[in-house]
Amino acid sequence: MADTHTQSSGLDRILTLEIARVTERAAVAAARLRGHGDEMAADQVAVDAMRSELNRLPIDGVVVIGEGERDEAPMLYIGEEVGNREGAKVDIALDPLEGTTICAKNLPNSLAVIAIAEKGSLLYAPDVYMDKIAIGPGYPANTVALEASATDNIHAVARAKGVAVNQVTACILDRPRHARLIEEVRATGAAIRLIGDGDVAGVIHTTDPDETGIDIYIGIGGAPEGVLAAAALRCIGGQMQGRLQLNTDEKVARAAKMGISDPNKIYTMEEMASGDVLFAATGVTDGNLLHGVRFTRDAIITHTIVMRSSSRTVREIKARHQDLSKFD
Ligand code: VTB
Ligand code: MG
Ligand code: MG
Repeated sequence: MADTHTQSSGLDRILTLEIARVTERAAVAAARLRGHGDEMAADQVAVDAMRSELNRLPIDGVVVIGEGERDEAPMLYIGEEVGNREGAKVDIALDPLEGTTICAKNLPNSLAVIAIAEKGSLLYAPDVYMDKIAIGPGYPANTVALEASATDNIHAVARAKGVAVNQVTACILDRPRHARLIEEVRATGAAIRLIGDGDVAGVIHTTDPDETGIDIYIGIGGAPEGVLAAAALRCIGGQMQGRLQLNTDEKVARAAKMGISDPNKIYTMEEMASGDVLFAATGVTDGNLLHGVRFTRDAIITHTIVMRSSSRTVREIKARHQDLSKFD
């Protein structure tokens, strides 16, 4: 039975520490294949590892953002029931290897990520694109908006931060679809950090600009990654908006089946992840906020960030695993 303190504030807080094991294990599995050039293999081992650890958690969980539909993803598919089924009913968003290509090339910022939330409190987003904008904590409400131009958003960030525009850095996925956006941001004088993949990390990086050098995330990435990023930002603080890119009838219909009636809706961070949310990410490759997994002669070292929205606690866990059998 949960005590009154934990009951009054949502999820059982012991889970905040428990979920670290889930991402640690996925990250270690993927890290063994860093730089091997085989994205599928790295992804598969991360999925397997995450699933087996997840099934030990004292939860009665359902994957709502996962690896795909049951017929296309044998494990951790949307709708899959996970956990030991003895705990609270929760919804789960996960990406066992966010940035498969990054891992395959051993470039920065691939992560194993998971969010656990009270039932019904995550946006059930289909696997389509999402237009996103995010900034970290400390800005006045509504500093940025998806409906405003990139130019206006960059200027608003500079103004609120009290710096010149050329001291602002925007993180953008390096994709042909962003050619015009990139041109526009460059014209403002702001700097751009182009990333090959990994926009969950890109959004999280806005929360610590002194460390990461990134002030704002803008552009179109995966919708599942958008919900995961919103969950993280809710725990740390910050602002985010997202709009699903439902540009075909098929996508509109698919979204409708998941309960989305307005295809043009702009979701706030709170609408993508409400209620009490736990989030964990373990670095697979070295990154701006998290170290990648280290294999030493007698231990495996992992670096994880775990957080909880109701208390806004952000913990970093650097773990030295000496019983290596659990990673076999
Ligand atoms: C982004 C990126 C992810 O998907 O969300 C991207 O951050 C969007 O899709 O790491 P495209 O690659 O088609 O642009 C990933 O690359 C993979 O999940
Ligand atoms: Mg994945
Ligand atoms: Mg991904």
